[in-house]
Amino acid sequence: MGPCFGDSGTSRSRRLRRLKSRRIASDPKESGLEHERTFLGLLKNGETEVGIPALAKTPSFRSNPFSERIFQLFATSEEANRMSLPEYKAAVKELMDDSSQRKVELAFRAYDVDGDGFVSQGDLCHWLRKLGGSHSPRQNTKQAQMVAKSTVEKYDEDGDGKLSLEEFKPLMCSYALSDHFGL
Ligand SMILES: [Ca+2]
Ligand SMILES: [Ca+2]
Repeated sequence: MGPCFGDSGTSRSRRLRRLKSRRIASDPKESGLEHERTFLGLLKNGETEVGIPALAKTPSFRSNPFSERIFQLFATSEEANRMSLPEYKAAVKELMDDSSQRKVELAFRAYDVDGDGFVSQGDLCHWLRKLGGSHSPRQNTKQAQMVAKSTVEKYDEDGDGKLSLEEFKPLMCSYALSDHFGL
């Protein structure tokens, strides 16, 4: 099994990270108001939007490799990679939502990098490479491709070569991918 899908070496650190994230999330100082303050702190004079990379690097979100992608899902700005305060608050609310159903749906949208409504081998590969980290880029790519292929094959119930939301759900459960959404 690949490095990103629940091997024992990384699951412990993932668990720790999740616990840490949970602690942060339940800290009242890190609740809605604090996020609003963080946003306003990054806002430059006369502007109404903040760059998504800067928001994703704030302490609450920098340990989540998906935060930048999730912020992008909520951004409607014409200027690429920027978002307004209401959009940021909506994204934070969704990230903090403890309902596992909502989390799986959010994860599905985040994994669907090209936004075609399916998680393909390419989409999975993108994230596996991003989350892999410990190998050389070439080794990472090769391993990610293999894991992506076998994962899609395993969960692709209707055999169309890609995962629908329904097919993606058991994948999320069995590999605890939701750990990455432990905010
Ligand atoms: Ca896709
Ligand atoms: Ca399918």
